Amino acid sequence: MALIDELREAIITGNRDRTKQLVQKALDEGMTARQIVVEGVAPAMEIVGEKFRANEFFVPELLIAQRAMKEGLSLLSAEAVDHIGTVVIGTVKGDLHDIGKNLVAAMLEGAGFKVVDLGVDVSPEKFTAAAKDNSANIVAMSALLTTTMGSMRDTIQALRAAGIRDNTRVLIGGAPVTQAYADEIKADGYAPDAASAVEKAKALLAA
Ligand code: B1M
Repeated sequence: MALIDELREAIITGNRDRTKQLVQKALDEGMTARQIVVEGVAPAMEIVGEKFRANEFFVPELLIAQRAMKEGLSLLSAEAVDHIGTVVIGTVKGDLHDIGKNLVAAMLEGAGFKVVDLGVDVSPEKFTAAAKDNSANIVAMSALLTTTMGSMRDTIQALRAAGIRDNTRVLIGGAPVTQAYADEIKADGYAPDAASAVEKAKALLAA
């Protein structure tokens, strides 16, 4: 099996040690960080996402694949990866759920985005400051509680008040969030799961 196929297989099956070994081997053989991400890591995470959507994989498989992916990416210096765009991501104010947000962040990273993860309970002001500081292309917000969804609207208002709304696309998701809600608060995109979030983020970059 070719090295890159082996790498994809190691990520999909969540084999952390093998993933790290294979990324190192790819670097030793002269592959660039971008090649490793574009040809190995991103397609592997796409397959993981497809399996999740098809109910072949469940949350534990997603999490172990994510861990393997992170282990592999840790060998690639941030500067060496020619990022396709910058995403500032977080779970909104008042909300501590982060499993889904972490999956979305990992998938975006695997797809070649620079991801600035602000964690949980992120206020509109913090999203806005991070978007400014990192010249983010996309602000990505996750909410798991109906009571915290309103913070997405507040964040969009804060981006507007800071004068950066026109240059920053807003992507939202999380179990209670819908396309109708995204339309209502004038977000630029909604994604129902981590794999679609990557597709949507790429489409927003191109728009
Ligand atoms: Co919470 N909780 N919880 N909880 N919890 C839910 C969400 C709930 C539906 C359970 C229920 O009542 N049936 C309910 C919300 C009801 C509602 O508002 N509609 C609920 C509640 C009420 C609460 C508390 C208020 C309970 C209490 O204390 N009384 C409390 C709130 C704490 C707070 O946040 N302030 C609370 C606490 C917790 C724990 C801390 C115990 C724990 C969170 C641990 C953690 O995240 N580190 C927890 C958990 C685990 C859950 C459930 C069981 C699972 C959530 C999860 O991780 N799913 C959940 C019930 C359930 O869903 N069965 C529940 C797996 C994850 C992969 O899916 O997060 O949906 P999800 O992410 C998906 C998509 O939504 C999407 O992609 C992901 C992957 O495909 N997605 C995005 C997510 N973010 C996205 C962003 C995008 C795009 C797609 O673009 C930016």
